[in-house]
Amino acid sequence: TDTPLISSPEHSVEGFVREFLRELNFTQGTVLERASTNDTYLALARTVRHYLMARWMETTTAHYRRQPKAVAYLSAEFLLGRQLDNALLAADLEEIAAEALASLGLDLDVLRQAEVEPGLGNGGLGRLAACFIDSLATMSVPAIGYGIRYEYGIFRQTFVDGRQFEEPDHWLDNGSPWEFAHPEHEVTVSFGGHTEKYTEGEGEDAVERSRWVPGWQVLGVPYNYMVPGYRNGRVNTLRLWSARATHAFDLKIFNYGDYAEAVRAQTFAENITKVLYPEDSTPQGKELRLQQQYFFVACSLRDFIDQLLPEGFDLHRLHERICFQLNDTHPVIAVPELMRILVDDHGFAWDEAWEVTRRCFAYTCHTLLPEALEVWPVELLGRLLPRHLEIIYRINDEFLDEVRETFGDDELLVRRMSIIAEHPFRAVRMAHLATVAATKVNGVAELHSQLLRDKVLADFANLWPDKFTNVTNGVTPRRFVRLANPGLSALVTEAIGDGWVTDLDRLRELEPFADDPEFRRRFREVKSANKQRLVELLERRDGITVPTDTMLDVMVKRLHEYKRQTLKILHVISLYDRIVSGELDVDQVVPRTIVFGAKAAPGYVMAKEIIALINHVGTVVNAHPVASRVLHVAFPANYDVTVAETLVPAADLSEQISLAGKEASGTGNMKFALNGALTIGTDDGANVEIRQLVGDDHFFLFGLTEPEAAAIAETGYRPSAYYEENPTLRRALDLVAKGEFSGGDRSVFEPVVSNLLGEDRFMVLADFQSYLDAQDRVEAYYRDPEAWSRSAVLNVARSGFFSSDRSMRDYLDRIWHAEPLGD
Ligand code: 26Q
Repeated sequence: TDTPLISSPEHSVEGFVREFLRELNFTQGTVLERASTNDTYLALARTVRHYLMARWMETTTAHYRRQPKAVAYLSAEFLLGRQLDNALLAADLEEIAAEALASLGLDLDVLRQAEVEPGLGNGGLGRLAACFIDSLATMSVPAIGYGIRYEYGIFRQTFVDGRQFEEPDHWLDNGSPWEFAHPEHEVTVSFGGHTEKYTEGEGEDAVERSRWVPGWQVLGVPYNYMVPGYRNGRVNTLRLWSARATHAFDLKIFNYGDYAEAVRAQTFAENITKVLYPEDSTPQGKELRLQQQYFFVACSLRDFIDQLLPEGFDLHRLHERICFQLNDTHPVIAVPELMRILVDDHGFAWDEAWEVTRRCFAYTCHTLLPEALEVWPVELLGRLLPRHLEIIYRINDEFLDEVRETFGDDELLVRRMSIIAEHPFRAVRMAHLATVAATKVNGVAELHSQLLRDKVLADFANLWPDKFTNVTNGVTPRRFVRLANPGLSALVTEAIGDGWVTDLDRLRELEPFADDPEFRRRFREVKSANKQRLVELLERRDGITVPTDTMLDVMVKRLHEYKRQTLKILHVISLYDRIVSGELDVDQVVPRTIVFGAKAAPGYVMAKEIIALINHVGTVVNAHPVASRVLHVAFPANYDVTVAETLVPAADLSEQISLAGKEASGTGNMKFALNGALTIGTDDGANVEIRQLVGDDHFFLFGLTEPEAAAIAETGYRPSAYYEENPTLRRALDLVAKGEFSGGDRSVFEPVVSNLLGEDRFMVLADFQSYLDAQDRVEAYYRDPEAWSRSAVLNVARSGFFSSDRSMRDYLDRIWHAEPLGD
């Protein structure tokens, strides 16, 4: 029998107005005349939500009834971005809402800006998770996202004297209309304590078992978020967990009458989901971070097993019903947790449990930097999760037996492969644990997956060659083309119809239009309008004035030495130097606006110095009477998904300049290509695939290849040699060293300069000349607007591969072996 459902509000302007006013009056408790912008925004959000509600309930019910094989995407980060526009788009309400609000004297654009984006991620990995759940919903795949509801997302960045400061991001302050709390579905999570051995059964049947006697517990409260598919009648769920104190948490203390201490203990529990760790590649072994990881994973497994499976389900068949995808190593503690559930709670024999567990997990690696590989000190893990440590030891023992069986007694190899590292301290290598447990291990671009097999995880690839695979990343075309770039979307749809929104390969049909001068003219018109939008945003948001109609050269991503923002700023410095010295005639230089956006991890000192350098160079360049005629540097603070949505569609040139072999994939690179920017980039990550697809003539390649860089590193890299031999480079670095950008103070940027001259781990100096040469090619090409816009259109037409829908198809075929749910 069907559960009765309230019918959706009428899909019309009148229906929308009625629902909106009802929300404003009944939920927000106010009237139109006196409603604040936030009141109106909240009422609007809830109105839109109501249109999706029936689909959500139907999707949930269908999953429940039909029990298909599902995917659970486990991720410590979901960098969602604003929700309103995406929900309006999915529900096909954009025009209706705009008209309805206008009829009440309200401006949809103003209300859009009232939304604070949930910044529950650091960068690429978190945004990828958000794109993936969008695609899964749009493709009708039974899927659920599991993560953490951080009370504070990624910090808000401000600049004081060009230096980064961090402020807390209290994104929940004004209310959060997109979430549904379900305290009645709270889950208890245990920590600490010790384990005990005991004997089960008697005589011949006696088995030695271990049980966990926890020291303390917290509650996990689920918050559900809608993940609407694009106009397909589906709405999937993202379930984020929030920590609460257990009701019994403080009972003992209460009994002693120390009320204040009891309340303090409460806060302690709730700290677990308080804040997102803002490191994005050098994990610090912080206890609270491990608590977060175990907390959300324990909640999620419990939720899936107890709530989403039918009662009495035989867990021996768990792998037939679910694949838990591990987004990097952050959720890997789920592996021993599932073992614990099966063995300790459900009485499975070890081997039986391992058989099931191995088939339930798949692992995605997102890095190549050795310092980014997560390890947890055994001391810490054993104190927080003693039973899990025992389980990890046993997994390791049996795994190392297998290694010895296969390769003989090669103790060096055994030590290299062990899940437990011995030096510099005893620690659990989470990537090894993940690799041992997973059915499949994937990298995030072809080159990255190759390097995983050949270098980072080579021993494991020898042992299990079939375990390793690639799934190249993708981005959702709904948010990053259809919504972010309405001008281009309309132009494309007029040319080839609107099927591309859910079948991005169809952008290929645009190829012939690249040769149509009228189409190119309109493409340039769209670009120019997008630049205008960006100029207005920077003015409004940051009070930054930038010129319109110059080449827009953009580098936006986390600040990290391997990404080489220093290479970009050295290019700017060199241009400035050559203009000021008269070597370059300003009238011969193509005017450029260079936009940076980047947050540095708060403890990453060098990254913060680089931010200061960029800002100081910007100040000097922008103030110079001659240089500023052709060069302008803008560095809006607090780059986020919302800014990206205006910035990416405006860009002419996309900077993807990491040292080859260091950027696992990149996803910004895909967003830019899809919006018709040309890439200047190294042979790294997904740049390789972008270049192969768009063609060498429409991509500015420069720099060392990965094997070349590896060979130089092998034989000993000497950055100072490049400085000595290249006068252009020398002059640029000398300018920084002698204080040109620090009011004559030579000490300010000394650490940056001496690092480049002394170590330069990421070979900025080695690639400098090659980069400048490529920038000269960019400049020459940009002088020919017809050629440039032809290439830009071809970038759009040939980048359909980078849809996250395609990534999801690859995961479904190669890893999950699950299918979309038919009607
Ligand atoms: C781990 C432990 C403790 C604290 C922080 C962390 C942590 C958090 C986030 C470690 C790494 C991250 C994020 C990594 C990341 O975003 N990697 C990027 O992933 C993208 C999606 O696959 C790739 O495109 C990028 O190349 C990769 O750098």
